[in-house]
Amino acid sequence: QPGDAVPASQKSTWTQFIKSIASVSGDLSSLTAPPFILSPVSLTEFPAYWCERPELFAAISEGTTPKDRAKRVLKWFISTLKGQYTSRNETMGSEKKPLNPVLGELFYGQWPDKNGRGLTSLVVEQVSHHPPITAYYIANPSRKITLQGHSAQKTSFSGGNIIVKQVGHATLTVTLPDGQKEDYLITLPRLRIEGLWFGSPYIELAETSYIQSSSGWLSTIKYQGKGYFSGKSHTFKADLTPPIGAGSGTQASSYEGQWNTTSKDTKTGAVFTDVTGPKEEVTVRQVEEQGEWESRALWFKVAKGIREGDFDTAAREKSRIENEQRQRRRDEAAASTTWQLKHFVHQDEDPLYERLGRLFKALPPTEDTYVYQNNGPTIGGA
Ligand code: CLR
Repeated sequence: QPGDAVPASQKSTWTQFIKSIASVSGDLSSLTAPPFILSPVSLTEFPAYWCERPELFAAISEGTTPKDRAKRVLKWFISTLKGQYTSRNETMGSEKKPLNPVLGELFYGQWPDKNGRGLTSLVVEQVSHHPPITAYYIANPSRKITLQGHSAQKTSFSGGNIIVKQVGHATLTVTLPDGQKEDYLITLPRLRIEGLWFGSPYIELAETSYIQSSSGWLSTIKYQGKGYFSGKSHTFKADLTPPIGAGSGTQASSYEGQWNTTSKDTKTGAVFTDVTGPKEEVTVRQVEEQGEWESRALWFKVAKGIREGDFDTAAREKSRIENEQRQRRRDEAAASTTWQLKHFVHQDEDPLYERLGRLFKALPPTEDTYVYQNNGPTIGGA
């Protein structure tokens, strides 16, 4: 039944909300949603999903050939999808509307060194408020692996679902024992948010995303959901193909299965990914020790209100933060200054995106980037 999962008192606001989505396509972040669908977590926390299986991230450096490493990057990437796209359903019952970060909002975290995998650290900064853009940097220095990226969304409405085009990309770099760098360009899948009518939204992935290695190896990942008559939800098929013009002895491989459970090597049947076991959430400093721009400190009262069902307090505190932001922007305009980013510098072009994107005809052919300034909290302090 329509609105089945919506509390009785919020049914009409939910209908209103769905209608407003349909008319205000582009950016959903500023739409007012009914309380039951609000999440107490800000979007600046989401880049942590990239590393909730830190051992798979670290294992990239153990690859012995370009193909082996490309396979390990693909394995790590597929293994992040369950966290990225289904974890709110698991922890909160459905997909929810995250807190819309303020300009300059920060999120720091780390995954401790365990079993020799090395310490992995995360630095996130909200680099734009309108439109919302989140930049992130993840590094495992002992394994010489870094991931840098930015994330934005363009939304539209189709067939009762929200369609989310992910704008932005990530680049992964691993420095090999001989000092050479191997780079990977990672593009992101399209999202379809289904189940809106019933008030229990969830994400399905669609279309194709790519991981292009500077060695020439390319992963082409195709996503499918449950079809009307057949098929399973959260399905993917990935082809790992050799560099253009590579000689014999360079065999392609393919992998298929479900990104939220397990997948196999298509030819051999060997297990490729298995995310049925536990993942490791990011370690974050206590709220009391965080600076005022750090996400959990900044949103503390709002998040508490949402968690405890005190939506009046949540709304009041949210307005306070937003008004303060508006005042800041007015003061800057009056003083002819602009907000200075802390950890990232914006560049109109990303040479790596252009160079690697050309190999698989990436669209758009060029994108901007946010370059990390290597000035995050010192390791151990985060
Ligand atoms: C952000 C980048 C992460 C992956 C990811 C997962 C869930 C996405 C989120 C991104 C962007 C914001 C998002 C969210 C799901 C719902 C939410 C699209 C892409 C929108 C703004 C809220 C819609 C409101 C309905 C749930 C009612 O790596």
